[in-house]
Amino acid sequence: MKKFPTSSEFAAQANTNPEKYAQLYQQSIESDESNEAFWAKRAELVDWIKKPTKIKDINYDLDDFRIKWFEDGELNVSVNCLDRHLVDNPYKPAIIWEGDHPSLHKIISFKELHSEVCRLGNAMRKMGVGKGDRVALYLPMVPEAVVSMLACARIGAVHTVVFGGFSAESLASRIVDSQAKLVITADEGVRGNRYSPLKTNVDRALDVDGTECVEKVIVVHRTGNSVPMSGRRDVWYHTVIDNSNEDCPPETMNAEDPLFLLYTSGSTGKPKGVVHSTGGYLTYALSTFRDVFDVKEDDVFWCTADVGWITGHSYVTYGPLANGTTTVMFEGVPQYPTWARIGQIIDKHDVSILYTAPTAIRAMMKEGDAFVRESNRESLRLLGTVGEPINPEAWDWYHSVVGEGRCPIVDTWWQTETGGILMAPLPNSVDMKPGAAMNPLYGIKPVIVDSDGVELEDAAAGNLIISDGWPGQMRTIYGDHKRFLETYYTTYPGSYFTGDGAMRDEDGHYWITGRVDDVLNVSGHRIGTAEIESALVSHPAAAETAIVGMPHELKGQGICAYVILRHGEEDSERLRGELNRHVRAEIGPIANLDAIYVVDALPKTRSGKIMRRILRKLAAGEFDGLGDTSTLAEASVVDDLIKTVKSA
Ligand code: 6R9
Repeated sequence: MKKFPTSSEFAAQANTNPEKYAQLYQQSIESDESNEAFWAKRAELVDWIKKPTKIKDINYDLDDFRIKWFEDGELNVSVNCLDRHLVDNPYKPAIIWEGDHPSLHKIISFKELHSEVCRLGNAMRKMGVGKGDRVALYLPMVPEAVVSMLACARIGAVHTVVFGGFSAESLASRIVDSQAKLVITADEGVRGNRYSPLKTNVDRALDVDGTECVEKVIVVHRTGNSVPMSGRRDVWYHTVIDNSNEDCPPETMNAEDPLFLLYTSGSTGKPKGVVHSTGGYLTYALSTFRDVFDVKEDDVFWCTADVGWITGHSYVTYGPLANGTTTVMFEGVPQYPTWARIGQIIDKHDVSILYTAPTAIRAMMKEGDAFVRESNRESLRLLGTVGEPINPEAWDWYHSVVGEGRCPIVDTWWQTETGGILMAPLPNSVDMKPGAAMNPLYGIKPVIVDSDGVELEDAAAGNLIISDGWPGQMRTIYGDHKRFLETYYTTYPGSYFTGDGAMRDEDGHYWITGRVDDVLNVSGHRIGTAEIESALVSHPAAAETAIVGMPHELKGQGICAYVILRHGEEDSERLRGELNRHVRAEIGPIANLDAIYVVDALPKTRSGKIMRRILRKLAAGEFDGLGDTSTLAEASVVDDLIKTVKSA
């Protein structure tokens, strides 16, 4: 197996080394006391209004379940991201915003960001939004997205960011579930010179029953194309900012008050609202950002994730800004105007750390090195990946071409639920192995278990659980604590179940092998098969369907649909196109069906359960070794399926 040592250039300036990592990690997990002492020390990185005296109170027994971190501490997250940097660094760039078109960029200092956050905070207060109220953000990658998140944090409102690529239906269901009082959106979004009708989607979403909770809609003027504004409900962002003053006293929040909700797919149809806390989440985002990205005062940090995902929350907004680090926000896509764009942005803004997803790396790699070589990328010193396992070829290319061999790569494994990174090869702490998340971060105790929950020692593969807590862990599913306990703390009593499989190699390093539940990972985006199935069967032509993942060269995983049509419907290319458009409209373009097979029957057990294992194999083009099919209700179904898939 190939191993990559850290370049001497990087090692010479690194914040850690193998001995330091090993020592601090050991200390951080050795005993309950040393673990608590470690987190107490980390909490000192936060500016508290009232310093916590209690650090950790965790009990995973279901009859007396508790997760509390820093429970008597008080703080305000926006003060940590803004006010405290105004003393020494008011004019340092907080956000470097690069627009969709290369002629557009904006640099916003901490002082300017503070002023705008305060104005928006005051405006929201005037609208009657306050502590604990939910605010839905449906925005493109514009600075106003970060302003809105921080303004919510300032007044104690709980934001729920809905990815701008989601449909009006998806937005509506999140508004209904969170009962948001306010929506902040834009007239339109722009990506790759294509416009998306955000405001129109909001209007459609607010026609849905259950969204009457929304009293106001604030609209950012992004493209200027005319959009309908409804008299009392809708107001322009710039008008409310202009009419507000910038003296906005921060709300005092308890460490355990919620900071935000973020919806993510699970193995059932309905996305769940993951709840993150104020004190624990901030401590974790802040400290993992420092550790994993080897952060220095002058870094320009660019995470390409959209703020609609957890990566955008922790590593576009909260992690960098709490550390006083300049964060780059990019509105566009890697291929516009050409595939040279990523490198050009790195040169233009002297980006020193690039954090992106394997799917973007694979897409750039496919277009050839020449595009990357249009830039010199001299400012880069560290690279990161997130969202899905990275294949060794893409890792190699990222390392040798993008990073010119001198930049280490941090392959960071974590989840919406974990709030921040749980595993990564900390820079200069270990020789990197392409494709491996390598080592747990400080305070994190990964355990590999078999399906009966028996812990597997040494080199082994199985399900990944985490046996202790960490401050960034989710606290509940919004409005459904029972589902929270069932999903994460029931399968392996006493531990957090990640839903991922993992392998530990001979050297004790971890490799994430992918989801072990019915959740797909398409281009690094999580999406539940049940969610796609319910969108698909809502089309009048579809009677029954099963969705499985299939290997996809660029996306990592693609979506494969097996559909049984209603009586009287006939298979045609047109109908399949229509089914795909229907699902994309219901969920959003990320739910593109990469393959659709119209079939007469699905392979089911006698008790009526679909045998997805078989469907996955067929979707991957594997027709032999389908395993034990003796429990199938009707064995001939499989032969028919093979015929259909082969002839497609
Ligand atoms: C941060 C984020 C979480 C799921 C997770 C796992 C996969 C994320 C990974 C990775 C292998 C990595 N995943 N990072 N798999 N290596 N470095 O992506 O959150 O959208 O909730 O997805 O993504 O399967 O369980 P989220």
